[in-house]
Amino acid sequence: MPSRIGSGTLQEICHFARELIAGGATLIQLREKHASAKEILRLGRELRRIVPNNVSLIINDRVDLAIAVQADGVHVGQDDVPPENARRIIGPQRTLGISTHMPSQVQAANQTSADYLAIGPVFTTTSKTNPDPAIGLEGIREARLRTQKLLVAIGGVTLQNCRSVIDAGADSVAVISELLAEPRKTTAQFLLQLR
Ligand code: TZP
Ligand code: MG
Repeated sequence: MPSRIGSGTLQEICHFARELIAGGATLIQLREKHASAKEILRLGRELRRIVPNNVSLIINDRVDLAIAVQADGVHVGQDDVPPENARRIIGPQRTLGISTHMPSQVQAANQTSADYLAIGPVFTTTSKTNPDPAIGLEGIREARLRTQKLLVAIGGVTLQNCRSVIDAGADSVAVISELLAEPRKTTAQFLLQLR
């Protein structure tokens, strides 16, 4: 039987990624909080093989693994490698994303070479352990005032509320749970809502 890597087997995770891509996803982030470096490397390399050039493959947390996988970029949180160190390692071409959870973090991240800032959780989320407090739509408006970088709203984003998130000033959304049941169909529905 194929062994699990965090959220599923390699085959299941790759199938999920293919479904997201078929639905029109433009960026896929590999975020496995309970997998070893070796497992993330294996999975990341397989994703690198199947993710087409017009879709960005981003590795969460680990700059070293992003390079090893030849990913398109890395996403760092407040407790990961600081953005400027990450930038030095990944070089000018790869994408650098930073997680922010409050206005002061948005302001600081805005001064870095990050290509995009994630802001959230916007709404209640069950996909993250110990999430920061939900910032609501007002939190997005405040973030928008502090940066002109690409702003990606995350946390509890659904088909129902995604339009309001964009209207509050986000440029795009990042989604986990709402996509789990029917990734292809739901990704396509998000894109319809947001065009
Ligand atoms: N960072 C802030 S909220 C979150 C992360 C990684 C989880 C988002 O998942 P969901 O299921 O879309 O709320
Ligand atoms: Mg992180």
